[in-house]
Amino acid sequence: MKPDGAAYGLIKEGALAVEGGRIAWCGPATELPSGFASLPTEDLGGRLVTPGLIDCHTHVVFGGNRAREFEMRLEGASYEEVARAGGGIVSTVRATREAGEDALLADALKRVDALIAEGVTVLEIKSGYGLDIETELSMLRVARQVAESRPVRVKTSFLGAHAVPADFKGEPDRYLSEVCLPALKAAHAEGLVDAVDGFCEGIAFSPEQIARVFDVAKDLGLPVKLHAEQLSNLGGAALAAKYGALSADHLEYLDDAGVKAMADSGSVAVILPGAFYTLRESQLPPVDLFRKHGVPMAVATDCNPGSSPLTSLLLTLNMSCTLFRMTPEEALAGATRNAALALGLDDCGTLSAGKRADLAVWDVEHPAELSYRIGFNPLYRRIFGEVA
Ligand code: DI6
Ligand code: FE
Repeated sequence: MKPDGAAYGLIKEGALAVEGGRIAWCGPATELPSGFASLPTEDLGGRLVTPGLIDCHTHVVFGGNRAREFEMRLEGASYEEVARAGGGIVSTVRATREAGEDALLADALKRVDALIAEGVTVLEIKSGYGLDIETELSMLRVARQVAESRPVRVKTSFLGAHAVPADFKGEPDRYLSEVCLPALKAAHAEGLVDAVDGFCEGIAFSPEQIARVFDVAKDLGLPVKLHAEQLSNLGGAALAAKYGALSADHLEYLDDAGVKAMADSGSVAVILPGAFYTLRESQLPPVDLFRKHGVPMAVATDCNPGSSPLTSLLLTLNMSCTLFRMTPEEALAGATRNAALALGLDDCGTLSAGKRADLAVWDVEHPAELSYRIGFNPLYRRIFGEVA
């Protein structure tokens, strides 16, 4: 066994100085520079302090829920039968279009509050359940309002290329030309977009179609990321890597060449065990290949009403370990340091001088406990670094 906690960069009897919402110093308490002695002090009782958790892939803004579809599937209905009965992603699109921004925000905040209660200080929120210009913009406005309503930072991703809506059935390219790309430009003009995402899959968009979206993102100076290789291998991650993607996400069906392409571009592999679990997938993401080629792994909830109705990042850590054999140390790095990378953020995710003082204080003795328990929340306190 490794020395207790050493691999986590754990400092026993540590001290942390915070000034102006940022970490000014972090190290062993005995080495705290005397210059910080005049700051008011607080004893956290020997508890574990980690960076605030970062959920780098969510769809927390949506209307309605899909509990009835869950029942139907357990009664033996196939995915197609559910879709024909008006279920599936189309039903969420309908509910999201009907909801209005106030109701979307109120619903999203319930999910965000659950994440915050587990120490989340930064989360990513995607559009993609509007699939018309107006509702895609509404979803992103609501995502911005989340950050105004709660002490949490939000990064938005435009996901207009999530699914082909019913009124464009069989015409994905016309949907891209008439709705998705104009919506992206309009959302960008309103300052609503931090990154551009897509769903590259047989049931969604081809690599060629995703490239059309990424070309516009590039023209607008926006970083890209992609839902890739979730259900099949279409070369989505390699395409994303070609565009210098921040991340490729899901990746169960990724092959060696795709992992190498990600390593070359420095893209983060975002691992989403909630969808794997919900869909009862059996193809495991290539965790060993990510390790071998040095691709950083992040973990996230993928909170969405269909394939991952999950609002616990701690449970996600546990699932990453138990389902994918990630180590608790990799899981924690996946929800802190590597999640920051996946969002293109360099001011959070580690406890080091200059980073925002986004902190989670845990009532645990060892960091592995964060991944080990199922359905238990040991958060003692969450500190949000408000930087002026
Ligand atoms: N991958 C998924 O698993 C979800 N979206 C995506 O891009 C499914 C979304 C849904 O079923 O509502
Ligand atoms: Fe997703």
